[in-house]
Amino acid sequence: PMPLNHGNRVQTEKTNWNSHNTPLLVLYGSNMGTAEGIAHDLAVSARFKGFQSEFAPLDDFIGKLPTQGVVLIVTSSYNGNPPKNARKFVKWLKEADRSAATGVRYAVFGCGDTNWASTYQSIPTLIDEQLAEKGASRLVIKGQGDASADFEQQFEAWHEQLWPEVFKAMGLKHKENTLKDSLAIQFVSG
Ligand code: FMN
Repeated sequence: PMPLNHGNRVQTEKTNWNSHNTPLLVLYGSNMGTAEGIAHDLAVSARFKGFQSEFAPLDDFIGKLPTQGVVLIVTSSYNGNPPKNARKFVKWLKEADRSAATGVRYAVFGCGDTNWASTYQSIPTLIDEQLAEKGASRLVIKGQGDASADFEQQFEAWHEQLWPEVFKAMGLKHKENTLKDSLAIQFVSG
């Protein structure tokens, strides 16, 4: 609905009773835009649910995953390797020490294609497992979309599970913003 550019932050007016302004960061790894598009949509949905959301490529958050709020990760794989804007992040995560992700609350959605059978979902799986291994808390089981199946339905199924878990983890009540609340959203550059 509204443009959301890299580095933009959203601020909601204090009169918006439903705005809790919990930080929510959506990180993506994407070559052709599928994962980036989903990440963008998640960041927009988060705003409508009262979060202060941002979205950025995984490589922008090497060694600095936030422990405040929630981190959502959407990524694809290419022949078992990370997309271009996630390569450095994946290298860092693999080599990071055991407590590198302590305090991070996260959920992963993978964009894949079963045509690449032996490396299907390899990068989302690796990130999901490595984060848990390095001290992060998984909020919901990894979602996975298969471009050779009903990708959209698979995303929707995961998306429906996601928000209740995110709200629970943050100690928030899950309530949709009304249209009036939504219109109170303002964009500010961050
Ligand atoms: N999907 C997988 O699950 N595992 C793979 O190893 C894999 N390798 C791919 C290699 C090539 C050359 C292409 C074109 C696709 C591959 N895929 C693989 C499918 C893509 O990851 C999938 O289409 C994804 O939605 C693309 O996301 P993106 O547009 O964000 O880059």
